[in-house]
Amino acid sequence: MQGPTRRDSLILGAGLMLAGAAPARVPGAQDSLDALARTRGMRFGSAVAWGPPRSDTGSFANPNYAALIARDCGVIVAENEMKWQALRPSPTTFDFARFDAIVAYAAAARLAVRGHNLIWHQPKWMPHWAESHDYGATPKREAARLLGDHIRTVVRRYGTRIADYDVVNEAVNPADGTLYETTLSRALGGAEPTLDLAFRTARAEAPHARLVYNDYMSWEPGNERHRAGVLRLLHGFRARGVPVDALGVQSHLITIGADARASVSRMQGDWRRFLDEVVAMGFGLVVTELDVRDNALPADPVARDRIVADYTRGYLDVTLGYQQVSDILVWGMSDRYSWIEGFEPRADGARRRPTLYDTAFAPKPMRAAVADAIRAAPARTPQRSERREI
Ligand code: 9MR
Repeated sequence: MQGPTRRDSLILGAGLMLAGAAPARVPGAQDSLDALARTRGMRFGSAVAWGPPRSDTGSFANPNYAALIARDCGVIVAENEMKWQALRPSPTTFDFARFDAIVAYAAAARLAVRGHNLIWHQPKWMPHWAESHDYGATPKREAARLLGDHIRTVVRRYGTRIADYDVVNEAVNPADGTLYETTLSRALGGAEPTLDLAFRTARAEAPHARLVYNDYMSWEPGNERHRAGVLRLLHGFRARGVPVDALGVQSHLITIGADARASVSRMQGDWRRFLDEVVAMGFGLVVTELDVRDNALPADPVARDRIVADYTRGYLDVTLGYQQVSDILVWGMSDRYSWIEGFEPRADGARRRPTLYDTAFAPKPMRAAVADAIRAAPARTPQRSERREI
């Protein structure tokens, strides 16, 4: 393992400078989504991405974006910078530079940080070296060492600065609901013991933290096997006594037609049945990555924004009705930096409009819909707010 390098310190410094340049956060501002969420016993937050200072490639380097974070968020999560692909250039080294910069920015702006993620258990999201790693003569022991060292090193570095971890991300194959296997899990004896070890290690190292299983099983038709697979996994965690506190409901929503109200009434029954079963097992809920893929909608931005807002409102009305939901995080605040544009552009070539603010950082109807849904949500008794305050 490597200690902090000079590059780490430089980037940490850059993060602090940026944070210094950001407008001061106004605690309790009426207009802040986080302030609003706190009146209901929840928090509001967003993903941010690292970018070189003064560039327009990563979100928080842009002061206009930082201003949105400062206004609306009480918690942030790194879009990519805590993943193995970012932290682990090789089996023997760590590179914390970019994630440290985000953590430093959060500290200066007085924001909590969610940790995303300690393992994204799919071959394509593990670093290349992990898929071809030589696990040697005692593969089980070597795999357990590799996974355990990774989690212990990351969690120890941030200590109580991070009180919320997506310990495991997307381990269920949506096509059939089975668990993915990786070279690591094959060496370790299977996916289940691998995921269990991840949670047990995280609990031992971070007894203060909420430990989350995070996935994108959604409410739209076509997610039935994915939801069933996640429920099986959660039942298994409970049966084996694995320390999992909450389900991260990513909430990458997809519109399925122009009539938002009809979509909501069509899907809410299945969604409630799913959430009912999750909370009956005693799990908490976190909305971890909300955004909307505006499929099957007219290109006209005014019409599109209206439908996206109504669809979001319908989804949140059902979901925030569960008192177990403690936080709502969006996967980016502005259309300018959304991953969706690159991942799945619209067939008609119109730019995607998946987030609360447009490319020029002006609020869209979706922001008002989120605010209204939070206002309409029942107040919840904070279960562990003392632990989560920074
Ligand atoms: O938004 C992220 C994108 O920039 C990355 O290229 C991608 C792969 O690391 O991950 C995206 O974030 C994903 C998140 O980590 C897990 N849930 C789905 C998100 C969107 O794909």
